[in-house]
Amino acid sequence: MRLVFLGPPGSGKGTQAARLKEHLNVPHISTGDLLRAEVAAGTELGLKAKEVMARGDLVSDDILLGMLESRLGQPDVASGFILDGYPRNLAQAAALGELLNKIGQPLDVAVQMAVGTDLLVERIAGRAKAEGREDDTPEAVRKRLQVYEDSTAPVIGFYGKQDKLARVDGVGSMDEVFDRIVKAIGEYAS
Ligand code: B4P
Repeated sequence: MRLVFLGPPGSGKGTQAARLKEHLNVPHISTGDLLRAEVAAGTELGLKAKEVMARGDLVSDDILLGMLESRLGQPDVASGFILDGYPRNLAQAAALGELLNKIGQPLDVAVQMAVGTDLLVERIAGRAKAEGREDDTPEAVRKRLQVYEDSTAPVIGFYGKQDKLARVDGVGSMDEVFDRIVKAIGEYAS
């Protein structure tokens, strides 16, 4: 199955994608994780991305597309994939569509994780305490939520028009949300 996760920061994309990967037996590709690995390794790309991420902005579309193209070119993707954190704007959504057509792996479904803002802020505050991620400061979180509203939310309509959108209520225990996702994507399986 070829699936993307859409949702605001803290909606559970990364959390659920990590679980769904075992269930579907496909790789989990998180653009946030790929970027954090570049930052940790101190690569040229990582140096460019570090400050942008820390303030809660989006890293440039060119950098992301290059990174994704190279990841989607790897052989494990033949079984499908879960893409988490991409696309984050309409330009990325269009670029992804072209890339997937080129490699003959069209998307099956986009899963939209729906969670209200108060709960998002609460969850991220919890993670900030536990993990100390650089972009989980109150200021960066506010920025990330704004970027989501302005740039990422329109992507929901993009997939809605293609009849590829599954909306999932992301409020509840991790098990409850997981069960809802499995049920919602069932009808889109390729
Ligand atoms: P990401 O790594 O994608 O960060 P995120 O949006 O916060 O989501 P994440 O998956 O980590 O969190 P989750 O909701 O699972 O991106 C970070 C940055 O990288 C971006 O701001 C940007 O700068 C850059 N970037 C990434 N992709 C990009 C792109 N395509 N273009 C440009 N820039 C890009 O979980 C959050 C917390 O909630 C966790 O602590 C979890 O334990 C908790 N939680 C989850 N589900 C829960 C539940 N049901 N109940 C209680 N707690 C729950």
